[in-house]
Amino acid sequence: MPLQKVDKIWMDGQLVAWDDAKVHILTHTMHYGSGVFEGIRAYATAQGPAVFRLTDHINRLFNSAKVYLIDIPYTPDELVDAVKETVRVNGLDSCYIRPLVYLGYGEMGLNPLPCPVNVSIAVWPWGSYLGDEGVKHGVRLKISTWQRHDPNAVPVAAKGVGMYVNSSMAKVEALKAGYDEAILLSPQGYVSECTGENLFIVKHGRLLTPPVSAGALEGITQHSVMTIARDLGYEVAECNLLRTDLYLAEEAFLTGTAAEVVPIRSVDDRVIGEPGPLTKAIQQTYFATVRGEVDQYKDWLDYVAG
Ligand code: PPE
Repeated sequence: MPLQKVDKIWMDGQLVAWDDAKVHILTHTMHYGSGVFEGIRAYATAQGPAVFRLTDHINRLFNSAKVYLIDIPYTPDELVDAVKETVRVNGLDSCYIRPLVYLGYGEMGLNPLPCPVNVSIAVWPWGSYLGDEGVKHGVRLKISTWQRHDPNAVPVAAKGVGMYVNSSMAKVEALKAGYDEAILLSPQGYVSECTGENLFIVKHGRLLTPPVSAGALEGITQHSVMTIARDLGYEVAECNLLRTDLYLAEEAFLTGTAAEVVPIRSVDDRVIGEPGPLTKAIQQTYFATVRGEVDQYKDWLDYVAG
């Protein structure tokens, strides 16, 4: 999907024209992957565009920065306002939002500490990340030959820019083999997550998802889905899963801000099938929630009009 241009990008407090949102070639993050980022969505609601769980995403951005010893030169409230302003000025009903904290131009070399810390916020219209067909009928997944990072190699709990090379390797491998998405296992051999999504299965009627200790990001959609599932009366647990748990799952789906909630049709050609009742119930509630149609979860929406 080629990027769809909008009007402005927020860069260090200024709204810059899309085509002028540029950085120097010696930007530190470009060479060493030293930055942190977020992925957020705004949805059209009856009261205009609303950003889903904005404060939670901004808090995770600050936590990621803390892990990397990056001092963000704004407060969380300032970035919450900046995100809303960027959505507002671009006049979009719904969009994807990409805040990026990067180390800029100033010094080269592996010590990032002397570099200036820059912040940008870009927004663009982004449809179903894994395709409309995938949302309806499920995606075909393959377990990658690439492992998820060891948590003592890079901090998997932080959304660091450079870390995503691992996800890209796995994604390309899966696509070239004819699958839609990859699943990564932890160095211990447990199921971790997909390249940009958390993963859930239904086993003996319970909803299970791998823990952070298996190398998964603490997903905000994962958290929303766990809350929704419990409120719908399902039993939910975080626990280590084996690849055979995936092969034999009664139902399975993945979750992420970009992907939203997408059923899993098969894993390594072991068929799980069309989306089951639990997956459908979660999908339906999630899509209604982000559009502000579920009173119980109204606090998760941050209206752009303020
Ligand atoms: N795991 C990974 C590795 C990951 O990147 C994401 C988000 C998730 C789990 C789900 O987290 P959450 O969005 O909080 O539910 N991936 C972002 C980037 C996707 C991209 O392709 O870029 C996203 O979904 O915005």
